[in-house]
Amino acid sequence: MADQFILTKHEGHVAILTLNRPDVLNALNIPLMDELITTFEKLDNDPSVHCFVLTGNAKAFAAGADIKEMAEASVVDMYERNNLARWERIKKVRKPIIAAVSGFCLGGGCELAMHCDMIVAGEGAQFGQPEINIGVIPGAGGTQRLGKAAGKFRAMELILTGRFFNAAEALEIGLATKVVPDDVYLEEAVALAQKIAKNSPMAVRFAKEAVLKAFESPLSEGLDYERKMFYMLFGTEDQKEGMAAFVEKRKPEFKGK
Ligand code: DAK
Repeated sequence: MADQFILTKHEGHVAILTLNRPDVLNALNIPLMDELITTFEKLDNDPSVHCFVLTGNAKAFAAGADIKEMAEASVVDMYERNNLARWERIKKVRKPIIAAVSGFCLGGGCELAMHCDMIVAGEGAQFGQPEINIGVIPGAGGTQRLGKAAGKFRAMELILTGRFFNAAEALEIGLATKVVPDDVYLEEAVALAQKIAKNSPMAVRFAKEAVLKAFESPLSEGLDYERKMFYMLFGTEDQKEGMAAFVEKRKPEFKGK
């Protein structure tokens, strides 16, 4: 059923997607993930959307993958479900995604936030990769992405103990982009998205792609990639408009062309 687990709202060029399984702290079951992917992919191809905000509710961004859905699964069941393919599709969203986090952001929920490009957290947010406490390990990139953000030694401690950590620590280790009072976490994330949405959509998408490249390739390859994308932007009307506006001392009007 459409719009059951993901609520969508548009504010100008920003699409706000809300995870909607409040009774189970937004535990990420397969139907929710499928709806999330379909919504992302549809709006990623909609030129009126420039930036996403992904959020939950005050109590939970998401408390992880749905434990009840996988508790009795066999290796074959897990293999057949091919869940990683779902996460790969989120990774491929080209427009920036800002996670607006309040409350619990655990396990697969924390991994979902780490699939986003920025994390705005309310000061009461609780992060963690507690999978070790239920006999598994992170399965959607947590062992890799938390290490990239926090470094080996802190990631090791967090993943091997499964302890929760607060928003201040998330900021300190470079996981949160920004920590704000709890009552404005969504507002602040949307304000950040609006700021990004004003820029040339092509340049924003190229910038996201180039920054992500740094985490997947050696420096020389990343620099080469950046250079090519930089040159390519000179084929857009937005580059001409942006630079003309600077010279003429006015605000640019980007068209995404
Ligand atoms: N799954 C299913 N239900 C959950 C849940 C979860 N992760 N988290 C909470 N709930 C449900 C609870 O069962 C409860 O439901 P009822 O009993 O009322 O029916 C309801 O949400 C409210 O939860 P609590 O009563 O527990 O609320 P509290 O405030 O007392 O505690 C809590 C909040 C967040 C501390 C606690 O709920 C908790 O510890 N939750 C589990 C946290 C956790 O261990 N998360 C990691 C799950 S494992 C993969 C990709 C990713 C993953 C796996 C595979 N592939 C690509 C293959 C990810 C794995 C995980 O995330």
